[in-house]
Amino acid sequence: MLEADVLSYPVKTITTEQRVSFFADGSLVLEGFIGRRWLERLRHAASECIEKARDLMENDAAYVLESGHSPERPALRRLNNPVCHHPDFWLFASESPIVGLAADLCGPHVKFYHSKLNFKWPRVGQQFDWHQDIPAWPHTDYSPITIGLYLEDCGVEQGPLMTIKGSHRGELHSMYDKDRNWVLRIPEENLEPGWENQVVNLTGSAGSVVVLNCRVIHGSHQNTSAKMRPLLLNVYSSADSMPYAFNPLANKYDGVVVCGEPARYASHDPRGCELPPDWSKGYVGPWQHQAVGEGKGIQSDSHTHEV
Ligand SMILES: O=C(O)CCC(=O)C(=O)O
Repeated sequence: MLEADVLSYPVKTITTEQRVSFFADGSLVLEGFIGRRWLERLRHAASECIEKARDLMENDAAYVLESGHSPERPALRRLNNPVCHHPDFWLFASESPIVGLAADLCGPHVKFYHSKLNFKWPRVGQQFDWHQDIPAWPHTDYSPITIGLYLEDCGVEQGPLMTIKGSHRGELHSMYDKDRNWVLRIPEENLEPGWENQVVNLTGSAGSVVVLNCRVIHGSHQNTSAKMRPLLLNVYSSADSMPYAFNPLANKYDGVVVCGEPARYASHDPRGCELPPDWSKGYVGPWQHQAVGEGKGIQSDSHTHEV
């Protein structure tokens, strides 16, 4: 669904001003949006998933391990599709107040796409370079949004999400380097002049929700603190927004309509999007290429980008 059509429906979960500010800025923070009970359940689910990863020696389809991981001191970068690894993650994605939030921002008919639980382990949780998400999973329009939930307090030291305000209105950048490696990175010299003045730190206390437009340029710094930064990310779109490339984080809930009705016609935005690599042949984390890339803005051994 296109923005003008979304705006023709009344909001139910957030205020009109909050929705207007999301469409103007490309992001929104809702402080304390998720209550204690959900938070406790999700923290518990996250701890169980960490426990299951304890004996892993290398990454597998579900887990991306952090450097230094060991059975004695497990350390994770990411759990792919937590919705498939604990029932509470799917319950949260499909039945919690974030569904109403998604409907206020995508229109009344909402589809689930995929999810991630990005950990930033104390002191080692890595930086994410500037990037846009939608080139990794193009859709027929730009309705997809990512809704993030901080499971713990997240100040600037924990490496919160950061956006470049208003950048979703600008161009889509290529996520390939000059050798056509998929790096999911925008070199800083390619950003709009004055971008430094538009950087917003999306900090929030535990239970706060951050929403990203799928075109907004975003990234995050390393976690320099002694506290963990677990961030649960769920991606949704309008039901009539059709993905036209393979889902890099394919999962059994992809396409499930969590609110409203399935679409009969697709919504089309005329602005095109460069195609990603063919993820049906397997998803290869771009950090493998970043080490040989231009290395702008981040140390080459600290690249952790996925989508
Ligand atoms: O976890 C983070 O800090 C950044 C996550 C992100 O940008 C992404 O997964 O696209």
